[in-house]
Amino acid sequence: MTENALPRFDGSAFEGLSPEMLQAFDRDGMLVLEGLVSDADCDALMLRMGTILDAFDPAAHHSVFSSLSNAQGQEQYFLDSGREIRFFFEEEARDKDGRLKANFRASLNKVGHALHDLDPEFCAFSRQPAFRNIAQGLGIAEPLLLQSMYIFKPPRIGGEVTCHQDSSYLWSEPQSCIGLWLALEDATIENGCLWGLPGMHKETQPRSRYERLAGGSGAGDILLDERPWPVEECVPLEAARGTLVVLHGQFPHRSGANRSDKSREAYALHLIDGRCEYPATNWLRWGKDNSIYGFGNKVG
Ligand SMILES: O=C(O)CCC(=O)C(=O)O
Repeated sequence: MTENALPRFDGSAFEGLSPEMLQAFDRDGMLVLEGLVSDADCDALMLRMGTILDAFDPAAHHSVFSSLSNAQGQEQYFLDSGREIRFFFEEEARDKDGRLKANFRASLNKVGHALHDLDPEFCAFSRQPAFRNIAQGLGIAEPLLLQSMYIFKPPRIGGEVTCHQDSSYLWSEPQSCIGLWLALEDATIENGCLWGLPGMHKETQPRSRYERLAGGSGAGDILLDERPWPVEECVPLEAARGTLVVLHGQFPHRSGANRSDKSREAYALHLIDGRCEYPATNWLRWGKDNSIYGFGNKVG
């Protein structure tokens, strides 16, 4: 791991956010809690994903997710994924004849976006007291679990994620989104760790808004501020397995491509505050009545 100046906290005996943790989150827009999740729990989640993948036929769908193209924004498979467990390949997963270059797991970009509601093991993991405690400690009085993503960042072909703010995708009024990003494997510069811009979450509003476009023409970005992110100023957020990175919804972050021979699997959960409005124009919709569930509820 490379050293960087951002504070890291021991999360292994986590009982709540300390004043120092709250101060760091307020100042930086993110918080690193090392060892918050045990090796056994990381193993269990990875194993469970293996079982979910075994039950899926990779020939059945060819949907790709890429933050560089947004082709997915025009696909119903993606647009409906807020209420499903859906599978998205890496852009470079197939050879010129359309065949997967590696095994299924090593070809996927992510599985999203309702594992936390639909799969019993992910549901129980996502609703653990520590996560509720973190959300409420950050002032989210009525935390709702909005979306989950199992991110593979597979060896050699793991795609870059461009610099973005999660609130752009998970808009609420007022803004309330936080991300809980868990390293299931060591995330390093070589295998595509997160990078971010500490302190830049304090701008008055997100710089873009990703939403359903008028006339049923899919989802896309509405630019609210045309300035490009100063990506050269991003600092690496390398994270050992079991580290939870808490992300303010307006914290600009990205992740590098993975050209190494090691995977970098992660699980990300995004929450909003139930006291805030969740606009109907948001790209991500859940359930017939578009309801979202908290720590006490599970759809199953
Ligand atoms: O894991 C990654 O590579 C990116 C994840 C991310 O940007 C997010 O969870 O908002």
